[in-house]
Amino acid sequence: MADLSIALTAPNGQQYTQPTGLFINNEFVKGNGGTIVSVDPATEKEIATVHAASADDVDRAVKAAHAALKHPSWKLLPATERGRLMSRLADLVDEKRELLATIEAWDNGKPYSVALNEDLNEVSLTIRYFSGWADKTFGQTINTSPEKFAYTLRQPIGVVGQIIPWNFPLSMAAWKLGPALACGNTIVLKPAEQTPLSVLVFAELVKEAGFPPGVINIVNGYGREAGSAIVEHPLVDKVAFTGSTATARQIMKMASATLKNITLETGGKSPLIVFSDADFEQAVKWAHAGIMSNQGQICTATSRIFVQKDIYDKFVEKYKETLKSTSKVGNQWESTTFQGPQVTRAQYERILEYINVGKSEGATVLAGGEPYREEGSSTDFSKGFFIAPTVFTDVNDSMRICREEIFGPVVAIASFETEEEAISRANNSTYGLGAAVFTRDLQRSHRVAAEIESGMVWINSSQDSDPRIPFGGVKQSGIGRELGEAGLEAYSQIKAVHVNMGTIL
Ligand code: TXE
Repeated sequence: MADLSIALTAPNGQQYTQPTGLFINNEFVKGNGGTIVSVDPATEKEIATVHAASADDVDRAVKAAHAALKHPSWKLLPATERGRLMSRLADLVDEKRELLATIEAWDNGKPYSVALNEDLNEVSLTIRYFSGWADKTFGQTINTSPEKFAYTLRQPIGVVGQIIPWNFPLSMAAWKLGPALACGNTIVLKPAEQTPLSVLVFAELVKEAGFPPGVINIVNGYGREAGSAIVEHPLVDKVAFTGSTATARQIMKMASATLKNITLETGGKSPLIVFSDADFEQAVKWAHAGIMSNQGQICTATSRIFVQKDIYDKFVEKYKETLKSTSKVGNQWESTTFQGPQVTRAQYERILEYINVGKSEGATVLAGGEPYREEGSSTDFSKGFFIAPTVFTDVNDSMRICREEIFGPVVAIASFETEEEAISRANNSTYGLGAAVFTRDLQRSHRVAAEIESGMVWINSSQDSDPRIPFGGVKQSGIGRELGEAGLEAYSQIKAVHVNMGTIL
């Protein structure tokens, strides 16, 4: 394919020019790794075809990033100016938020209102937050003896390869780019092949903001070709990845060849514990949002709910009611839609398969349990990857639906009796990403938060992450932290300089 852009009109009437090439050295160029077809998950219609990167294209992008790292326009740019470029980028994102949200909703399937009011706010907030760090990441001086002192320099790691998933395409790009840029690295970012479009329009803003060529390169491509070419490239100093635990394992193996620094953020099976003294209405509300938001496609989704026995029946009843009144399924453009289609047919089928596994394991389907269909709706449900929000009860902890990440609008609700039991069952997982606890008992809330094996704990909420707060997993949910001040650690390295002040030796 030769064209590097295409004129599109989105279902909400938004007209724009969609770039389709690889973004290398601030230019769109053609790719040699075949093509990627983007599909609207509500209608199953093709939106656009974009270029995919070959290993040679990745090599070009990495070399561009490597040259930019050494180039005075980036290397010698005062840190405050680097921060200014980033805040300009955040401003441009704000200016283009309707367009970016439209593309995000169209390509990914999430409701437009969510893309606009949640994802796009997060994108600009993240970049803006990290722009403030650009001139505040410095080293220390260390006194040892009168003859010697030492200081540390906090330096960029170098060329960073960033591989992101499809559930929050632009937010994931911002989470990765923000801290990497603040610390002065240069970047090759690979979006997921399921959602290649919005990040290319974002690339246009990178150029408009004034970043020097090669600082941010964005290459669409397939994981097995472009993704592994990034991980294996000898000039890539670090890889930051968000995606499945299985792919993270392969990345660790590949990165070991050149001993690359890695940050991994992978899957989860996050627990949400409701004690009987909790604010009941709040607990139900958050327990619903904690798994059903973003079509259940959230790595920290609280997909295992544990409710104390004396309020279990009441909770289950109210949960079902909330599901009915809140989880309105529809296409991306209806203002009432809470849950859109799953991102791809593959994900849709994988979730339905898990639902069947749950049934055959003997769990009770309290709600949903099938594709979503509705007569007389303004959404056409004869096409698209819509799943009825699904609740399983009568589950036990050894069932696959309680152990494996489903990544869809599917939750398992179980009961417990004591605090010790709740903690031990919550921790009975190979994962350790998020967790939530609902109680009015101040001491218990902090006690449980300390005991839960996870990177994040929400007390009396779920999923309200924030770019100013560290994010990451323990156990098989990942390595390293993103966001917050801790996120800077992942993108800078410390050099110690020893100064001999005396005449020793
Ligand atoms: O993930 P992959 P998939 C989980 C979720 C989902 C499952 C599968 O359970 O159902 O993973 O999703 C790139 N070398 N999560 O198949 O394959 C790929 O191109 C280098 C949780 O989409 O991990 C994409 O850019 N890169 C999750 C990215 O990795 C490779 C979000 C993620 O794709 C590669 C997404 C390779 N060999 C899925 N193979 C979360 N933690 O939020 C693939 N990629």
